[in-house]
Amino acid sequence: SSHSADADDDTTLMAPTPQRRQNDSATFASEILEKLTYAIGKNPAAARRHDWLEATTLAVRDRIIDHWLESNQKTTESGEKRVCYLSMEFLIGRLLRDAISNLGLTQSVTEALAVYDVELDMIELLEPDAALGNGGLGRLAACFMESMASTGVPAFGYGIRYVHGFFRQEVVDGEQVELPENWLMHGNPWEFERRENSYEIGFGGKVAAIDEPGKPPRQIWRPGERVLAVAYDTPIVGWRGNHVNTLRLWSAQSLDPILLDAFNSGDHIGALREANKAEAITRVLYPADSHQAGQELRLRQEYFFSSASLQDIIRRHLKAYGTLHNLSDKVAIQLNDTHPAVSVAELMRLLIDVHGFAWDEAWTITQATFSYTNHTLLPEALETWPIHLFERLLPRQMQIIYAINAQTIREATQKGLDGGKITAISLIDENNGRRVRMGQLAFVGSHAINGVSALHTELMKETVFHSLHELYPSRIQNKTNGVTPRRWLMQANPGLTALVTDAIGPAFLDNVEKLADLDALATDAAFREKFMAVKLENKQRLAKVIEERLAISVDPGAMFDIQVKRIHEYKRQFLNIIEAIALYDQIRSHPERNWQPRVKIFGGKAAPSYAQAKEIIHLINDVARVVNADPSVQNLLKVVFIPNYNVSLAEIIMPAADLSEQISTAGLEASGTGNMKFALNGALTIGTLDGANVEMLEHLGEENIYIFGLTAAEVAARRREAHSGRSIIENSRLLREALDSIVKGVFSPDGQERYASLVSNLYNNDWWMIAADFEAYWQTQRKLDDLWQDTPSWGEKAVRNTARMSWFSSDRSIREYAKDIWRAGPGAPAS
Ligand code: B1H
Repeated sequence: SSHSADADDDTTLMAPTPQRRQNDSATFASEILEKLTYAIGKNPAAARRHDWLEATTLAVRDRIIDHWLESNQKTTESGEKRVCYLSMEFLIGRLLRDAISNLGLTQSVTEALAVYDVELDMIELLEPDAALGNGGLGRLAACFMESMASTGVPAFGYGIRYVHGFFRQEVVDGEQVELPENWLMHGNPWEFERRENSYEIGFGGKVAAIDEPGKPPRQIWRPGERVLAVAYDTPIVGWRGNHVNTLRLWSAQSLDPILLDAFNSGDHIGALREANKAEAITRVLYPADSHQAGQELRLRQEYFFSSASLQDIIRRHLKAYGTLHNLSDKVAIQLNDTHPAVSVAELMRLLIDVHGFAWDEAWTITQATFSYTNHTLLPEALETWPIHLFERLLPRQMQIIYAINAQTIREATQKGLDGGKITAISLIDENNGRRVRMGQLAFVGSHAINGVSALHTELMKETVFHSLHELYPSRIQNKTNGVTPRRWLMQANPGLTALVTDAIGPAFLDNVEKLADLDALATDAAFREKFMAVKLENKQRLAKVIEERLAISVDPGAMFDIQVKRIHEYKRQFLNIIEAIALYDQIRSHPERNWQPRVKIFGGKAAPSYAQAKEIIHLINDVARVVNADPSVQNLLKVVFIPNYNVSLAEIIMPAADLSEQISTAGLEASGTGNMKFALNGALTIGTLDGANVEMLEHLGEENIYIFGLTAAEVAARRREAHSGRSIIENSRLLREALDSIVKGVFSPDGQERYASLVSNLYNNDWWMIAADFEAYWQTQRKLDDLWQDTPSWGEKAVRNTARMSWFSSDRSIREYAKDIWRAGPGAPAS
């Protein structure tokens, strides 16, 4: 084979590194066969599709490794600053297509597999989604990892290797059922276990004061429990393979997997107890999006991966420089929300207790190293921990937090801040039974704090961090989220990518800003028709999925109106389904009107303990059952709930949308990123002035996005005035009749009381402004009906959406972080 011929080459004898792999299809074909034979132990006749997937993955992986070793060597030699992105979640999805596409191997691999009569498109689907995240926050971390590799920012992602990722959702009798997810079942060919990178993580125990003669007295933590954190590395390859970074996920293991003494004395179960307790730390992802979990195990997870990551960072730094004085010149640590915020206290502990630093220098290093991203202002999502729990689990870190607090309050007092403001700044919440506030800890321990959209960042300054912003007015800055155009345009929408390449050339593949050249084609009828033809193909692909999974047939010619995201009251799937009910009523009472055919598509998971969210899923499915079975609206309205929405489904859904629903109560969605994926793929948006929708409006122009409803300031004012929905409902026939039909059991004849409380909340309170925004939402939907009939106008706006969304690339976000916060990456000053 060509492989053995390479081995005779002189250069391989001279160079200590292996020969770089060739990328032609013949080489690939032989290497896939070699992997199948020698790594998997099968011949082609015996190989199942899974074996082909694994053999292909291993062959592709070899190419990544070449680039990976090179990237690491380059960064180490140049002494460039590294970014360490600490995140409890990385919602990656599948990696094979990402790798093949970023390395430019799609054609070679496809042809190579054809030799064995295997289709790449088929085996790709067998790769499980790595669902190590809940929703937007976790997916953002995954987009950022891809963009850091693509823009050449040397980085480590640090997180947790959950054995069970986000649960699998089934819908049974209209209701969500949660099933365990088992992504590691067939092993994980992307990861490399690095047992040599293991660290001890302590919990509990006591703090002892040590007073040695001639030395200042110091504190030393003697944990009562210890577990081992073992590293698993996954290479993350950027566009064109130029740079490869590492995602390092920690797995918990017991230091003493079977207590041999106990085992030998016959206590076989007891001997395993410690191992079980240790391994429990990384067993499962908490599924509560935008809601604090609050259990001890969660705090253990947070500390476990924070401490392991910091020990790893410190070890690497000491090996290179022999000192930690210059840590912040060489490392920037980004805290993805407060989940890793205990890192602030842990780095202080490591610097002071282990490496002998004085407090003040340790604090300077800590602040210069950390920065913190806030992702939500929802009070129920802001992390706080009861002092007694924190103290029991992390006694030394608790002492350090008290000391940081004392120092912060001293500074605030010197600056003349008064009592109420001191209370707001304090790291300890004294009102709810004394709790540690992780947001305040992350804020004071960081040199930069950012929000994830312009509106969200302004609201941060006005609300949760009002007083801290007054004390440190230059620390808060905005970094609007973005999404990677590789996954969310090029891979998810090959049809559109080919069309765009044809129309404006391939430059946009390397510089997404070039998409702007499409704007000129928005008024070109021939181009618009091709654009909408691609959209139709993508809708046919989704219609097929819906038919296969749900046995519902939908017309790809109808408007696909889609809301996919976590189910949450503030995201207002309830408003969307009420509008569907009102539309159903109106179509039936006025069949003569010029209704436009729509398919209302929903998808998303509810946190298992979130009762209202689960009721909303049930209602959507109840409405779907009734509407889809009613012959009087057959071609005009369908309602579909697609179970188990995940990254891979999103890749099919985003390109197939005509209309994107981004309808959160204004002021509550920090940014949103689904909004960006839809619009990039040519969907129009119906949305509120919330999160990044505000900036989408600026980039798209007001004629290309459909904005409705109360503003964030108006929502806040109504909440202060104890707004309720009653008079609004009484004055709106459409809304009242829709709600009446829900309450009367039109959609739930088997359970008439089912939705009583969901509806009465609108009358009595309307906290999420569903009644308040209903009329504006309805009217805007009818405008979209009118527009749908005007195919050229719809097409023009769709093209302009794709043309004008390039700013929302995560490459742009990453370049901003690199320049303004990390001072790392290409173009950064040498340190
Ligand atoms: C976002 C979360 C979140 N904000 C707690 N907050 C979690 C909070 O498991 N937990 O405890 C998990 C997730 N997630 C989302 O972040 C925002 O709601 C979106 O608006 C935003 O686009 C996304 C990325 O910034």
